[in-house]
Amino acid sequence: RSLEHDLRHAVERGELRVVYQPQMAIDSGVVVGFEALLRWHHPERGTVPPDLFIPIAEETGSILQIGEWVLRETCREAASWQKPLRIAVNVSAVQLHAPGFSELVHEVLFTTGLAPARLELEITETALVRDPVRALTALRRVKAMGVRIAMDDFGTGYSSLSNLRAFPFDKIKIDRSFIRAVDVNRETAAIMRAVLGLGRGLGLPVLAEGVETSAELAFLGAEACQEAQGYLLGRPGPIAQFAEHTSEGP
Ligand code: G
Ligand code: G
Ligand code: MN
Ligand code: NA
Repeated sequence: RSLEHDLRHAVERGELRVVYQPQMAIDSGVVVGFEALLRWHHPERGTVPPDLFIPIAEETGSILQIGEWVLRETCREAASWQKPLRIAVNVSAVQLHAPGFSELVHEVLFTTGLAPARLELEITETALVRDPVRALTALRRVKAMGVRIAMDDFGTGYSSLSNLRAFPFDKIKIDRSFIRAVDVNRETAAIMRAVLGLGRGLGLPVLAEGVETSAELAFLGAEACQEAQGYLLGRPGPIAQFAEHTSEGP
């Protein structure tokens, strides 16, 4: 049996799970939201990483069913939290370009009762280049509902500064390759400062991904980076692990 074949049945067989990774406001140290990250628990192969199965799902089109499941699952989950924290959901290029994407987002928000401003869609620049006009139309429609849009993996892939101007982003998520050793590597630090300056100039908060050490976090705080995410602050895990953040105190 091929992964491709098994993937087509993964949703209906209940083999998919979402894990959550906290996102923190650096100045206050408070958790302000979570990124939803997909996991596939294959009955024979064990846990298949998303890097491996998402490209296959995109090629075969099953990403549409999987992406809809992730969106619905995470919005329903987030709607049950006591605190109105944000939920960030990764959206593939295939989903963004599919007919009915904005209608799907609208329907899921309506059905789950999640306030639109609590939903953030993470879009990579690679997702924009396929058909920029179509991508822009879809993003404008979800923006008009009050949903937030984050540019994911900024600085890698098909990065172009013009994308920041042409698309209605609310946040820049800078790729973790620019965070690694940012406190000691002069080139990395220079790039990071430039991106933070760009964010300030455009009025876009910057989230640093993949923060693993307190020295990296201290550098980011000193440079007025707004948000951070990474193993230092919390590894992706089942939402129950983060109950202290999603519910009111005792
Ligand atoms: O969680 P992890 O670091 O293994 O994720 C690897 C990659 O898979 C990341 O690029 C992430 O954006 C992507 N990914 C994780 N969950 C989803 C999802 O629900 N949808 C899409 N399209 N990509 C996801
Ligand atoms: O592309 P995207 O940003 O959606 O991918 C997020 C991925 O980064 C997830 O697979 C998650 O497991 C991974 N990740 C999150 N925090 C860290 C970290 O501190 N270090 C490393 N190496 N990976 C991380
Ligand atoms: Mn992401
Ligand atoms: Na990323």
